[in-house]
Amino acid sequence: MSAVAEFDLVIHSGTVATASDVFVADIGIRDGQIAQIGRGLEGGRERVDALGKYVLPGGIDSHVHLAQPSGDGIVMTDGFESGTRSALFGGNTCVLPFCLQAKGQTLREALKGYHALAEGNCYTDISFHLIVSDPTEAVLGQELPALVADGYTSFKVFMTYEGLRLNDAEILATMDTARRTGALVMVHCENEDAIRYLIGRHEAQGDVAPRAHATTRPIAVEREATHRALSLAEIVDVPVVIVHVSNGPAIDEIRAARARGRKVVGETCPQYLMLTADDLDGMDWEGAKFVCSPPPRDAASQDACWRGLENGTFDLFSSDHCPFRYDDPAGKRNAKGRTSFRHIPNGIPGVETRLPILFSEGVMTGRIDLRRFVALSSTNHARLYGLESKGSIAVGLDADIAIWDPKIRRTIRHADLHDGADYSPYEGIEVQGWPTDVVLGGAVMVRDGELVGARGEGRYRPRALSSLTRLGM
Ligand code: DUC
Ligand code: ZN
Ligand code: ZN
Repeated sequence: MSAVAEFDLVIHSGTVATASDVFVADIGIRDGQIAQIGRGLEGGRERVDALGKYVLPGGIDSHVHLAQPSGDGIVMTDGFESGTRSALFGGNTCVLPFCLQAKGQTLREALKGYHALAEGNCYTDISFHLIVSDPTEAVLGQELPALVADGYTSFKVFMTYEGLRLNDAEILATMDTARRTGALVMVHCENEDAIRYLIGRHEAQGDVAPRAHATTRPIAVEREATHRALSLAEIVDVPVVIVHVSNGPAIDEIRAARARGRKVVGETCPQYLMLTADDLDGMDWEGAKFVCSPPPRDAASQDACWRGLENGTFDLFSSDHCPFRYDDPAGKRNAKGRTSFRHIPNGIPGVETRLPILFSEGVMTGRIDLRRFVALSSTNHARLYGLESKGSIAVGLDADIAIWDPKIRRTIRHADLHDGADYSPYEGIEVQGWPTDVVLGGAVMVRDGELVGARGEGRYRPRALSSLTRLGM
């Protein structure tokens, strides 16, 4: 074979970064995989010049919501097409949405629906976490173990939301299934009874504006539930992921559990670095744009989350992309939502802005280095959620690569983004650094900021067990 024909694609002269190393190299790609890393790689049917740019593993966003049923006339605005397109433009090559089990539904039935929506529509690879809302004996004893064996190796449980929350006994039983199968449990930590009590008190006083969303879900609500989730995981003796952590006291609970020798993964998200509860004070109900759970907090909480990213308390930085339109009767400004914060759908868009925000506010300010950026944006997601062929740049791995130009300065404007919402919670924020080219499985999907790849190029990926639950890996 001649050298010229050896590669399908060569990425030239970029500064390559992994979670452990930064070096200048060419990357030769063949049959969707990284075939060679070296200097002076010639030829290739296609070339991308990356001189002066960073060549990073494609981002993996392990916490997004797409096409999720959201109750009474409310529509989640991104399905698989717009959600993965937006993710792609933000430097991601894989996202992990949730498959929500409705009460009374089997997990297989729920999965069938999500797969049907995703098939042929994705611009990035995808894989599913399961949300267990109905942990019957059949689900825990038979269905979940079979699904774990089939590659659905993680599931989320909620401690809040009527119809979704599990009580402590149910959480223990679900965690026990994780222990037996090697699956990884993710927990949404907020105390539902405390929230309900506080909502009652606020509504009795006529305090129904969006700001009350934050005051009815104070830090103590999250801290108590975090402590309880960690205790339940300790009782069962199972690793656990605490998702979307928003504040210092909850972080302290994670650190204390780790000091006791527990395997705990912490995740935080851009909203807890960039927003505060004051953002919920907007005029004419505009604060609804920032309603998510847990709510954005205060400057001290932002600092605590940054420290957690810097010092390794957090392994995961995810978007928790959960998009609803603002000016829409099926979104944030639905008729009931305008009567009380309680009816404003929970969640904000952010899959495309996650990595530019972390790059700009983290790497460009010197808070974290490029290796930690790669770990937080890709590698740790791959290892913790069993995506064995992803998350790094090494021979034999999937050629999922994002090329970043650290010189680009941009002001975030929703008009420039690619999701289905009608606003960005980060509108007007200036960032430095943006992905210009994105390669998925060796196919150039975005070139110089333009979409050149096809819908359907992204595929569903079953997953292995987490590195946390596998022995010796
Ligand atoms: N939890 C999430 O993980 N996402 C959006 C809403 C929520 O409560
Ligand atoms: Zn949650
Ligand atoms: Zn979420």
